[in-house]
Order: sequence, then structure tokens, then C-alpha cells
Amino acid sequence: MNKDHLKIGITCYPTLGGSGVVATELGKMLAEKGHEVHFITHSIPFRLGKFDKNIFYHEVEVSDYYVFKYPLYDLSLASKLASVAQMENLDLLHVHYAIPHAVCALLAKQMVGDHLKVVTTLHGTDITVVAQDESISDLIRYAINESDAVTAVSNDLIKETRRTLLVTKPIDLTYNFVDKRIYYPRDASALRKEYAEPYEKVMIHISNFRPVKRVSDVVDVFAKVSERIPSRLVFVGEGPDLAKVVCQVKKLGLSDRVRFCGKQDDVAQLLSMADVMLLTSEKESFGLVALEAMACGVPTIGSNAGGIPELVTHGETGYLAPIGDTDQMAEFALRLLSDPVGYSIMSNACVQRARTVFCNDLITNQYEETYYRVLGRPMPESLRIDKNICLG
Ligand code: GMT
Repeated sequence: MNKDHLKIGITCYPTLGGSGVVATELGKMLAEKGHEVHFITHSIPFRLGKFDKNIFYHEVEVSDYYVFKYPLYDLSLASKLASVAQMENLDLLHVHYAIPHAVCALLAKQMVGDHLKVVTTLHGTDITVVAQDESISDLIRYAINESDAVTAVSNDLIKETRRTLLVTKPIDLTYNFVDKRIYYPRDASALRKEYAEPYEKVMIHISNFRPVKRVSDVVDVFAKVSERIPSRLVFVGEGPDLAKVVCQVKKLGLSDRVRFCGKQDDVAQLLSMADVMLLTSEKESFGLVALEAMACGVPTIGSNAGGIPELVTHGETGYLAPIGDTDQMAEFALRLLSDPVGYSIMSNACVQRARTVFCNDLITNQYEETYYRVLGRPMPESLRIDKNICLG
């Protein structure tokens, strides 16, 4: 590592959700560029993958001493952040998700000293769900105001944060990204054969099956489409509403056309065999799966909730309808799936948009700019990317 590079601690929820995926992918990108990246989490981030000499992992162990009714995760994390920061001489902590990570990082900073900077990235449910709880909203506001820099993954989330928490602190927009070396249109015809007949269309939904995802709307849309066009639905993921959805599929007599794949690692491969991504959430600050689909050339049809319209350009890279309007969503799907020329134009536009606006090199550079800014150091020219990298 040369003196231009930074020592960065990253904390996230390592085992599930888009925020963990983004934090891990960002860590990998930063390590590739020569920064030293220390993941400080309760388990190894699930997308960490192969060994890299610049990536380190520090496990947060939680005491289960019998006096404590609840495990002391937050305090264990704060203490681990402080000790790693000191031991490794970290420049900054970049924490993903405000609660409890930003609060823990601020505590660590108090222990270590003001030279340790804290960058907090808001991902959505930390504001749109957790911050609705008044008993905790003051703490989230404090964490945001005291962080050295705060970023959010969409304009909608910035607006929502200002509206619900009345914070005045500047919040930088830094969109999520996809790694174009992993997410790109690939020939998945062999896999597709296992899921559908050649004349059938394939729709896919990937989520954690929580109520905000309105997964039953996905089934409704599929039911309406499959009445008119032979098609299949593939579900990836697990979560609280899964059992309800399995029942709904059975009741509608769709079991032979719907596959439940559970949690899967090779999402890019599954996406590449699909024609359409369905994302019908009622809350979605960004919708990382829609971006992953877009990068594979798969348009999204879904709701115009939260930050989804910033990602999916209606009529260009997908179609969006009001939350719960499954008739309209099904109409859009039928229109798209019965127009091969229009489909191909849209699919190409998807790849182009994912590679330019949500380019991994570009977004990593934006985070680096934030880091150097809070440290009061100019960003070394050698780290700036050539904008042509993100031209497709
Ligand atoms: O709600 C989830 O799906 C999980 C949550 C998370 O913590 O990963 O997702 C949020 O962050 C993602 C990454 O930035 C966004 O793509 C999701 O839109 C956001 N979820 C919600 O806003 C509901």
C-alpha cells in the first residue's frame, strides 16, 4: 500500500440484503484499487469471495454472559471498531445502515480520537421503517448529524430522510452499483431449458420475501400474464411471506408453472435466463435486484415506489405502475413480451444504462471522493478513473 491509499473499516449486515451486498462489493473494488479494507462484522460477508491481499476480516464476538438478558452486539461492535481502528491505524470507518452501525462507529470515534472519520451510508429501511419508531428516531438523527459524511442510495431516500427526521445535514447521493464483470448478458439457454419450454417466457422475482415486497402482487401479475402468454415464474430468496406465497400459488393452480429456488449464489446466471424482473414493492429506496437484472439486459416491471423510478426509466428500461396496480403491471408485461423488436431495444437500453449511470468504477470513485474530503486530503489523480471506462 502506498501513501496515497487509505485504510478503511467497513461495517454492514454481512449475511443478507442489498446493503450487505453493496458494502461487500465496494470493499472489493476499493481493495482492487490498492486501499486496505477491513471488514468488521459478525460473520464473513457472503459475497466476499476469493482472497485478496488488501482485504482483512475482523469478527465481532458477542458476550453471552448470563447477567445480560439481551446480547450486547452494539457494544461489542463499538469496542471492536475502536480496537481495529487503533491496531490497524484506520483512516475511516464506512458504515452501511444507520442503526446500530453509525452509532457504534461514533462511539468508537470518541474512544479513538477525532482523526478517525465516520462515513454513514443510508440504505432505506434504516430510515423508511426503523426511523418511524419514535423511540429510536432521535438516535438515528443524532447518528446522521454527527457522522463526518452521510450518503444515501437514492434522491428519494434523501427526501424521505429529511421529511421523517428533519435533518439538515448534507446528504450526498451515491447510487448503488453493479460489477459489470459479473452482471452482463450471457448465454443462459442451457439453464433456461431446465425452467421453461422454448416457447414460454420467464419472469423472475428475487427478494427477502418481507411484507414491503408485496410478493403476492408478483403472483397476481404472473397469473394475469400467463392467462394470455405461456410463461413461467421463478422465485429466488426466502423470508417471512414465503409460506403465504406458496399457498397463493397452489390456490391459483399455478404450482406447475412456478419454481421456488430459495437462496441462490449465482444470481447473474439466473437473471440472464429471464425475460422480465418483477419488483412490486411498496417501499424500495433503490431496488438493487432491478439493477442487477438491468445489467443482464432484463427489464423490470413493477411499482413506482421510492427510488425505483430513479433506476428504472419508465418506457426505456422497464415499466412502472402505481403500487398494487397489478392489472397495469400485467398489461405492461404483455405488451413487452409480445413485441420482440421493442423488447430487444429495451434490453439493450438496460445494459447501457446499468454500465454508465451505475458503473462500479464510477460509484467507487464517488465514495473515494467522499473519503478524501472528510479526511481533508486531495484525492490523488492516480485514483481518478477514466470516464470512458463507464461508456459501455
Ligand atoms: O429491505 C431490503 O430488501 C433489505 C435492505 C438492506 O438493508 O439491504 O434493502 C435496502 O437497501 C438496498 C441496498 O441499498 C436497496 O436496494 C433496497 O431498496 C433497500 N430496501 C428498502 O428500501 C425496502
